Amino acid sequence: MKKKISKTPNEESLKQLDIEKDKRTDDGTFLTTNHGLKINDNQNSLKTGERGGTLIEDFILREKIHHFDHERIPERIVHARGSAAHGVFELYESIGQYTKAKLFNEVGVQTPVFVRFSTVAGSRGSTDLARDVRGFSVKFYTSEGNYDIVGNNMPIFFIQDAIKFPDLVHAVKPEPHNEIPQAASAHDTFWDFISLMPESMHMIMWVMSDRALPRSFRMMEGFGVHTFRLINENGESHFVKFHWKPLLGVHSVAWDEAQKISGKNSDFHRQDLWDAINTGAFPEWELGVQIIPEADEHNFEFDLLDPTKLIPEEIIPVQRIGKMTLNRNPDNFFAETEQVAFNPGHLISGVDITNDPLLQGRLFSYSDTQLSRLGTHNFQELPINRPIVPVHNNQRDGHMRHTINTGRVSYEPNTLGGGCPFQAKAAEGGFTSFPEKIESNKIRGRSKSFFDHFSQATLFFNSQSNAEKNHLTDALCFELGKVETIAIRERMIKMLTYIDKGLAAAVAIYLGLNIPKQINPINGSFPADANLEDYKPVIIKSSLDSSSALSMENTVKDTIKTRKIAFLVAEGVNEKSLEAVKAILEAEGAVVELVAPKLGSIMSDTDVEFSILKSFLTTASVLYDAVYVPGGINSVAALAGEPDAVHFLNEAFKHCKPIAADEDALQVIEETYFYKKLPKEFTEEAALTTGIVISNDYNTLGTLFAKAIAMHRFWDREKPEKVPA
Ligand code: HDE
Repeated sequence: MKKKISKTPNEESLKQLDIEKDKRTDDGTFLTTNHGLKINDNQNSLKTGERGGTLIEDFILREKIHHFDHERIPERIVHARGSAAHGVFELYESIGQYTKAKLFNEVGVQTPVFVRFSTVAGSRGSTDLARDVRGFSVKFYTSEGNYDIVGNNMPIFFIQDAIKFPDLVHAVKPEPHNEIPQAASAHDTFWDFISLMPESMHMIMWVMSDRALPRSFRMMEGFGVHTFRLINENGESHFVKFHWKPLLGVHSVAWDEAQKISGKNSDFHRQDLWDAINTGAFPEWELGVQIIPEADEHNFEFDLLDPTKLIPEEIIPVQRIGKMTLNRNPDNFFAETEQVAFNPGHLISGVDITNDPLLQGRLFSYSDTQLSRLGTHNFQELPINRPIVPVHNNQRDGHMRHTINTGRVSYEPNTLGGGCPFQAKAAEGGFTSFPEKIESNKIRGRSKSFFDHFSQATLFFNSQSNAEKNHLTDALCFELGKVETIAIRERMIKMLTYIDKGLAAAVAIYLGLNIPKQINPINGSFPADANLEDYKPVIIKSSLDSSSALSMENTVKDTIKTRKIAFLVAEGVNEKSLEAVKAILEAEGAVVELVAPKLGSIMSDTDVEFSILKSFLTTASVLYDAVYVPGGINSVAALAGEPDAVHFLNEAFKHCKPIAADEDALQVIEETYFYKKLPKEFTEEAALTTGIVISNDYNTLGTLFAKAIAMHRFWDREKPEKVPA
């Protein structure tokens, strides 16, 4: 008797288990091979009988597995971990007197953009919350071709010359013998290199500050870093620095929190960006420019071409000229976020480069890296990289060519193709490089105007609030505390002494080291046969004592839009207390989530059912901006006896977050560490200085709580004593 061959054992098993697979619809899409053949069986490979070997002739199996084998492309050598979104840029104010670029002339026109945020050191699968610089790359699809601002969330960089970049990256990446540590700078090779590179000190101040621990990509600034040029219709040049200013302000998380988030949700920033766009809370940044006339090139205390220096906003104000809104998540991570190829050399007419030696090195690096990452220079033809304007040139063929060029002419000049494509005159939008006058010898060297490495490091440190200074000091203690080689720690203390003696002393005491009396820093890298006299450091003091734009303390603190608030609840929660406060917070754009001892649903004191999507097991305080405990006799009693609820509150307190409770919920607060620290009276002033709001008047409570959330964190809690959690 002929045995019936079971074609799809999985489907049969599912049937036996009474589990129904999606029903087939008549208009369903058929599965095909890549050459378009409809596939009849996607469950079984072709075999020599039911229990026989697989036949190599199974071209369907081979195609599927071969494609799978090559699904990964090399990750970016730096900025491997990224998240991106689509959006638009709209100009408010023309700067046509400085640049002929239509992007910066046509007020009200919406230019499509694609923006990718990234960490620098970690691999593609590493955590979002590493202490690191964040990449901030913007591709404008303009009517004159693609324009990329490939920047960071910090306005300066570690090094002055591109030739040091591979050294810097090798030093910070996991150490080559054991591939440890992942996405972290707290190890010997990084600090070995840094302690020998005084030019990195300003950047080190930024990377050790809270700027390296953003609360969200949506709450960080972006900077073009280098000085660029704007060129107008008359061919005149002005220097320019680009800034992105987030409308939600610049906010960070605490270091202890960052480390815990990495365990609880290593996709924290990616998820945050995705969710905000998905729910219509579109992230927004204003584009700012600092414009400097050509004639003022040498009127600064530093060199405009030195990428380790910023132009303080007090000296050249930032003019906000337009807004970028991210309003659409990518459809496919690989095709868009992974395959997008940025390049600071993607310029448009009206914008040009300067001789910043770091920028100069970047100009050839980016197209080169795309070749090894994307495999071919035809990467420009991938949908995410294609300009929205037509491309006409005589470049032909190569791997993965998509364009089908027609005709016999692929050279210029020609007559057989009617002379096409033509060169464009400057007046027709043709790109012309700024004819900068250059008279010099060919040398390997650096201008003396690049030799001041400390003045802006000190300016940055002096501009920080006390809490920010404490965080920066703690970060240095942590990072250098992880360094095993004592001589490296000692060299770093020496460097810090040049920035701020108090800072150096605090870190030295923590590390158990002496504070050096005499300091003689070397001036970074120099040629082997150099006369060291020529490399003497220039020790100057910034004429500004501090710059308020450098402190996050002075950022926007008037909105709670998209802040996530946890409501701790259990059976019998007071419905009124929950609903009233929730309504106030949601009206201002916050997102409220109920967190309970278990999932499913709970009944309120008035028998209203609330579904519970988060529990103490599946979420954590570090994933929220603030916590509220509503009343309700049974709910409060359950939470007071629930160690996870008490831990949730203690941890939120430790991370200096606003906490609110209905007066009837005080029984839960009594169980916390901070109960003994509550203000004697619950006044508005007490609420807004401590960040703890307790009241039975839901309106007052909700309003004050919202104000406290807008203030983001109450860092004063951290000192003078540490908070357990
Ligand atoms: Fe990059 N950088 N970089 N960089 N960089 C790359 O290009 C490089 C520098 C920045 O989201 C790579 O496509 C050199 C400064 C961002 O896809 C690579 C030098 C700044 C991104 C490269 C620098 C940046 C990159 C790796 C010193 C801030 C991510 C993959 C001369 C202004 C772009 C890639 C994205 C990526 C080289 C210095 C920002 C290898 C040689 C300074 C935001 O080409």
